[in-house]
Parts: sequence; structure tokens; C-alpha cells
Amino acid sequence: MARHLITSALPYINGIKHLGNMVGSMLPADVYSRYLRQRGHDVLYICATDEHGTPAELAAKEKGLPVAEFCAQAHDAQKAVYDGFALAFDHFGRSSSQENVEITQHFARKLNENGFIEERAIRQVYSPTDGRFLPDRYVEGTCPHCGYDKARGDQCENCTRVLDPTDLVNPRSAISGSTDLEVRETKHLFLLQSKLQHEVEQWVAAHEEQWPHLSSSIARKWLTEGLHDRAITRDLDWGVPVPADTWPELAAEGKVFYVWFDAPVEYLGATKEWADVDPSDRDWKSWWYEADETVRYTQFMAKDNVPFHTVMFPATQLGVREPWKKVDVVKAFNWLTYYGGKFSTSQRRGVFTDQALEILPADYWRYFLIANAPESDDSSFTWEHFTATVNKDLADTLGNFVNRVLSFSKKRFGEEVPAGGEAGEAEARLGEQIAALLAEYETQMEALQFRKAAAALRALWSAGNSYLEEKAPWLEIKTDKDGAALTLRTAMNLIHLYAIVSEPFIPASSRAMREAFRLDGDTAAWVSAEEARALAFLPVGTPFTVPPVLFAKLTEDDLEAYKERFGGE
Ligand code: B3M
Ligand code: ZN
Repeated sequence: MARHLITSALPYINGIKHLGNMVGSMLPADVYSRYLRQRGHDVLYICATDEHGTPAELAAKEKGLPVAEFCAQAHDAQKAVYDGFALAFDHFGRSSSQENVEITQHFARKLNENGFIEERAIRQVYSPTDGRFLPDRYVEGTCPHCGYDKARGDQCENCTRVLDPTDLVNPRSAISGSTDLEVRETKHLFLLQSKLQHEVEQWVAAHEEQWPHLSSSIARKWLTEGLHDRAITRDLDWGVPVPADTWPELAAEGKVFYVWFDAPVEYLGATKEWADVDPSDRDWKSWWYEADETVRYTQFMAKDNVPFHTVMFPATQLGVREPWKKVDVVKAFNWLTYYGGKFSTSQRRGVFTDQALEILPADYWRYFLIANAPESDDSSFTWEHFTATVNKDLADTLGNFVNRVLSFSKKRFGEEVPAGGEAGEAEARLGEQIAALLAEYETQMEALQFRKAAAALRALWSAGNSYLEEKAPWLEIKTDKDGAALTLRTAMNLIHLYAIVSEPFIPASSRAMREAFRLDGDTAAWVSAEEARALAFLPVGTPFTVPPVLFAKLTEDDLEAYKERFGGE
């Protein structure tokens, strides 16, 4: 038994996330956590909303709310959606928590003591009209690279280049629209990442072997370009305050840390939030501080977050010079596209997680998204592909199997697992096949190859269908009643197996399958290869009920309606 620490990139607070965000971080982390828990590991799955920075302040302003209130509401709204998706976090925290404030300030003090922080005067955009400095997105203007006229001070959305507010042509305030802007000098804290380049390189070299290619190639690219010193403070109202004991002057000016400085620290912060709920029973430090080798830490994120997790945050952790746990495996994802184009939160293009749940229950989405996760490449969401997959894999292959087997058996043998004859050659063959597929599923899941794990699960479902077609109990019963009963009993044992192995992907449907045999409890323990091969989980005479249809088949009309509502092509 190992201890698995799992985190997914912290969803930013400014709005409900789209399906692309879901499949690139929280959902695979949840699937993996559920799988490991079933296998008996000690799992801690931590996530939180990332609440600081200019986008939060701007979103609050748009809603006409004080930023703290906006964040509290937006946190609850996101949490409700994640509950709807059945994401089983051990804790879903908030980067604005007191826990995060304390740990972030501690990190900054330590970095300072160790000579990795320096105060520097820099030139920043100041707006006399607004009476404040305008960091990051508070300035908008024309991109100097591509000419896009709505570029933001931190990044151009059109050409994706990272910008400094002073780079923008024809800059204007995003608060007041004022173009009466000047550049003033102000002091900020810089993290001397250049001094840590060598150590980070060594650390990456020692760990990247365990990472998927996507993660290590991004880390390498950033290291080749060189680690630059970067400003880690901002002139904002909302953020982790610069500690006054160490930087009285900057603290008096109201400076706060830059959101990307405190956000990764919230992985620790949220773990402490989790422990603070029940301190006598929960020890956050055992996961993070001088953690022994039994703790294995896996992070999940989309590729744009990889530099922060493989290079920048490790640099911070190394510079702190304290034994904080660093990541073991960085699982990164490419983009899920919407008909080949970008999902976009700001342009509301694509399908958002709250809308998805209005249409269909979480299991439909969970399965489809993981089976088509953008792992080795980008992957495109289309309604055609979605409805076809739901119908074929979930409704026909799994759902129909469950219903057919249980209703037919009920009709001919009553509401108990029938006795029937001894397992024969077909059952032995099926058992071998199932054991091999289960091993494949386990291998892929442990390698974090989600598409392949989903393919193995689908193959397990298909194996049941092939067996049923081959044995055809509806014909068999005419000549060999015991034989038909054996077939149905075997098929019911397959359903029981499906209830267990499908749980990481489709927890609600798995529960319905378990409940058909009156087995309750939230999760079922994993099965060994021998148990799978024997297919004899359910004693003869076990009562069962026929569950309601597990997955509704989606019609042409449904497809048209989805395309109408969300736009296709
Ligand atoms: N909030 C991801 C994003 O909004 C960012 C992740 C933080 S992880 C520490 O793109
Ligand atoms: Zn541009």
C-alpha cells in the first residue's frame, strides 16, 4: 500500500469551466484517485479555486461585487458543478484561505533569507484617472506582435505571446478606459530564478524519466530558454499580502504576491485546510514535509500550466531550502477543441460544465471525455462523436447488456441468481479473456494512459456481449434450461465485475449495477485476476432487481437540439 498525493491544477475563480478544462485536469485526477482507492491505497486528492490576481478583480467588478464576496460565491458555484460531476476531492479549498496566506508568506521569507529575493525598482503603467498602478490585465491595447487590438497586458489572446503592460501599443485602462496613462517607477520583489537554474536542471533530469513526454519536453524547452528573474509582487488589493515583518515598506504600500506565486503553494495550503477540519486525525505535514518514500505525488494539468509546475514552482521549493515534497509525476494534457476550434471561456464558445450537466448526467460526460482525452494530441469534441459514443459504448454495449441479462433471467428464473450447470469451455475462455483485459486496464491506468484504460474497460464490456451472443440463452433455454441458467449466472457475474471496474469512470452507474444485487457502499474493493477469471462473485440464490435503463439512447433529434443550442461545425 502506497500513499498517493494527487492534485489537479487549480481552476481559476473567474468563471465556470468548460469541458476542455475538466478533461485536462480534475476529471483524470478523479478517475485515477478513485482507482487507487479501490485498490486499497491511501489517497489524498486535493484541489482548490485559484482566487487571486487581476482576472478575479475584473470579474468581481463586472458583477458589481466586492472581490471577496465574488470569490466566495464563485467558489460555491464551481464546487456545486464538481459535485455534480462526482469529483471525489478529499478537500476542495480556496487559495485565499488563511492557511495559504501563512505558507506563502513563509516561503517568501525563506527565499529571502536564502538570498533568492531582491527588491528592484521597475517601471509600471500608472493611471492618474484611476489613482492606481495597472498591472497585467488592467491594461488593454494593441499587441505589438500581431496587431490584435484587444490584447491584455499579460498576454495577447490572439497570438498567445506573453506581454508586459508597457509593451502594448495605444494602451488604455481596463477599469476606466482612460488613455491618460503614464509610466512610473515602483518597487517590487523579484525571485532570482536565474540563480536556481542549475539546481532545477538537475532536479528535472533526475525526475523527468517518470514524466510523460509532453511534460518533459515542455520543461526542457523552458530550461533551454533559461530561467529569468521575475517579479512576484503586484499592486493589487486582493492577494496574499507581502509580510510586514520582512518588507515593511512594500507592505505599507499594500503590495501583494503575484497570483502564480501563491497558487501552487495552495496545494499545500489546501492540504492544511483539509487537516484543519479535523486536526486530531489529519496530519497535513506528513504528506508534504519530510514525507517518506511511500508518498507518491502526481499532478494533473493542461499543457499551458506545465512550465509553472515543472520549472517555476520547483525552483521556489528548491530555494526555500526546506524538505517540502516535490512532484513525482506531472501528467499533462493537450487541448480538447470544439469542432477543431478553441473552447473559450471569454468568448463562451463550446460546452461549459454546468450546461453539460443540464443536458445529461455526469457519467455520460465522464466516460466520453476520458475515452477521448487529449493525451498524445489535441482531440476534437463534436456532438456527432459524443452522441455516437454514448449510444454505442454506454447504451448498447454496457447498458443494454445489463438490462437484457437481468430482465430475461427474471422472466425465466425469477429474481435470484439462478443455479444452472457447471462452467464449461466457453466460460473458461471468457474467464481468460477477462483476466487479460483486466491486467491491460490496470497497466494502462497505472501508466496514466487514460484513453487506453478506457479502451480496456470498453473491451471488458464487449467481451460480455460476445459471450452472450455466442451462448444465446434465449435459444439455449428451449433445449437446455441448465445451460441457459449457467449463461445468465455468468453474465450476472460479469455485471458485478463491471460494477467494480467501471467505478472510476462512471461511479453513479456502477452504483446502480451494485444495487441491482443489493450490494451497497460507495465503492467496491478491486478484484484479483483469479477472481475475475472465476467469475463467481455472486452466490447462487443472490436476489437481484432489474435497474432502470442505465443509459438513454440519444436520438437524431437530441443531436440536432444540441447543435442548435451550442452551435456545431
Ligand atoms: N489557475 C490555471 C489556469 O487558470 C491556473 C492553475 C493554477 S495551478 C497552481 O489556467
Ligand atoms: Zn498578438
